[in-house]
Amino acid sequence: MAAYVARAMAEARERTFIMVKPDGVQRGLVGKIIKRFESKGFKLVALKFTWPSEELLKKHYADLATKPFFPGLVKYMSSGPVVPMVWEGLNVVKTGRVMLGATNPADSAPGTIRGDLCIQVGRNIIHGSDSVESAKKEIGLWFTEKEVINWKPANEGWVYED
Ligand code: IDP
Ligand code: MG
Repeated sequence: MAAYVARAMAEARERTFIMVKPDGVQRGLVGKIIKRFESKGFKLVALKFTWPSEELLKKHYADLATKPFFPGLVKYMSSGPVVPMVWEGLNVVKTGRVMLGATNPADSAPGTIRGDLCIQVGRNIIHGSDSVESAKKEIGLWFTEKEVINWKPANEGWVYED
């Protein structure tokens, strides 16, 4: 393939914001969750361990501010440390959502992260961006530009067709 086509394809590889929520951290599921994305072939480009403020969470979930469960959601999400991450790859936003499973674990298919590892919607262990646009917004909220790393994994040629 011509180099310029390969470059254009590489650029089309988008980024998504994935976060292990406080219950996922407390239950010791961080490694298991990271492993799913790593094994799939997606590329980790940012990660931190942080106890988020209510202020940050209110911005993160601003779209849900009018929902009756919003105060409980902010309380739950600010109840302990979380692991925000940025993953990169071809169609990673959509595929990431498929890997997470439905919002309510009662409806999440077995084999998905939520389907396998949790039971209730208010303790669904993981967040994933729902569109490229919200991924951009969320990455900007949780990470500085310098914290998102451009790098080329050694196995890239074995994950993607050249
Ligand atoms: P998503 O996390 O799958 O994108 P959203 O509708 O964006 O789902 O909701 C954000 C988060 O709010 C959910 O992951 C869940 O933690 C919480 N949530 C959503 N609906 C309910 C509810 O009916 N009761 C309690 N918490 C909810
Ligand atoms: Mg959402």
